[in-house]
Amino acid sequence: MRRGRHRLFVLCVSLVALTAARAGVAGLLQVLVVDDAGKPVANAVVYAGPRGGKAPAPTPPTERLVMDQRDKEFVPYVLPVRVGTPVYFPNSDNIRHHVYSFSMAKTFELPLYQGTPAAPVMFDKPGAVALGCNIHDWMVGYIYVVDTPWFATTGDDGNARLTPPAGEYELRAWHPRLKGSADATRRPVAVGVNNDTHVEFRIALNPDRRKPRPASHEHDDHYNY
Ligand SMILES: [Cu+2]
Repeated sequence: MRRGRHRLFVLCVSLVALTAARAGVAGLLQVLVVDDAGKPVANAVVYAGPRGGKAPAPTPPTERLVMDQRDKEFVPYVLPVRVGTPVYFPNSDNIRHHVYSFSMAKTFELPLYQGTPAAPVMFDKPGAVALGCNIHDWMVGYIYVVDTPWFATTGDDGNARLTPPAGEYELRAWHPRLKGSADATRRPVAVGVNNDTHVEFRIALNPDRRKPRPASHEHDDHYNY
């Protein structure tokens, strides 16, 4: 009798262990973004939404998200955030900046300031928000607002890693110079268990129309404007 119970216990433990191994952990979703010529594209946002379902309800962000201004540039150049995320806009330069956006996803203005404005800016609609500075024409940055918790930006090698739970997703890519809409890049992808999924996005880019930094302004920080 005792022996029988012991066997049953061992069997149960084995079954639980087996089930846990089966459930495993979701594999990585590795995404490579390249342009028409096959060259890696940096600063692309890739994001995965559950196919035929809704993304889980947003949870308050655990980290403070920041779009910095350093050496008269926005840092990072592209910041992806989830809908409903507040973003801080510190000015790390010793001159003043005047940040604005005319984008549909968020229109706002932070008039001439130094230091960090106390209140963050809330991004509550999905889409691309183009940032500019009234004083420094060449300063351009982007906040890309997505309605899913699974997103990442590509590095210089064009690679990004997402870690959604195993399941079926729709994957999209966006870039400041993307030709056409991010929706047009949509493709289904299945994230399996215990093995990585590799996806390659080939996207067409518009020419870089960013204004070059004026060389004569490089070292005129003594003008306090
Ligand atoms: Cu500026």
